Amino acid sequence: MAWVKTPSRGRFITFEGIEGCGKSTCIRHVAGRLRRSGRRVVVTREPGGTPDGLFIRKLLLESSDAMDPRTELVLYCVDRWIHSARVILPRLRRGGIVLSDRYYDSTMAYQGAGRKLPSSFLREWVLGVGNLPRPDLTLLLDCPVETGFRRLRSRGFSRDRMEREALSFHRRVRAAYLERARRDPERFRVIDSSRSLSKVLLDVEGTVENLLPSSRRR
Ligand code: T5A
Repeated sequence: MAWVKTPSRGRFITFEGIEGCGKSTCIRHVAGRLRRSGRRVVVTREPGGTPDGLFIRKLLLESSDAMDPRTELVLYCVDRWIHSARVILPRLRRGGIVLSDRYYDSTMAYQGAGRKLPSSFLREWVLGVGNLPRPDLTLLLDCPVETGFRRLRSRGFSRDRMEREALSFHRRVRAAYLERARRDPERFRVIDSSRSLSKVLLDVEGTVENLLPSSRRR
């Protein structure tokens, strides 16, 4: 697999982590800060970052039928191919900053470590098709699985299909993320998201600012 060359003017930043680790909260905060400083930012997510992707998201997260892990993997990949072609690459080509709530590291962690799919099959599907830009920066919001679920419980939403998986599944996912970050320290920054929200946001903000050229309208 070759990553598609990231258009040089844009910046692609992905946020990863287990359920309830605080990704969405951090993205909202960072996007607000960047926009106030005059930058062009798009916030997007997987699955479901496009209108067609929303159908796939519904199938993946709301279906009550058991789903074969390979079917699940393929659906996440299809969602990503549409997302990359319709949202991520066009925005990067226009010089924007793309903040994505999850990207291909989610598949490697959830379908790879969580579902234990064979790595050859995984790589073939996740990266084989090409046309995916490599993130310039990946923030891994890391906290214990119990902390993430406690936060989700206090938020009060019902659990989706993935969140209903056993704690052991989510622990494998967390361990896989940490291992990926250890192996690729240039791209990953691990943020301890078990701390108070104000500390986490400050850390995330500083990490993102370090990647970007000094504040100016882009
Ligand atoms: N998936 C996805 C795969 O299996 N393979 C793939 O390839 C891809 C792309 C997506 C699901 O799909 C799976 C992974 C997921 O299971 P989703 O609905 O998009 O599901 O859900 P998540 O991405 O998991 O997002 P969540 O909303 O569940 O969690 P977040 O975004 O990490 O957490 P957030 O920011 O909403 O925070 C949760 C609560 O905690 C509070 C917030 O205020 C909020 O109430 N909070 C804190 N409280 C105290 N201290 C802090 N530091 C806090 N940070 C946040």
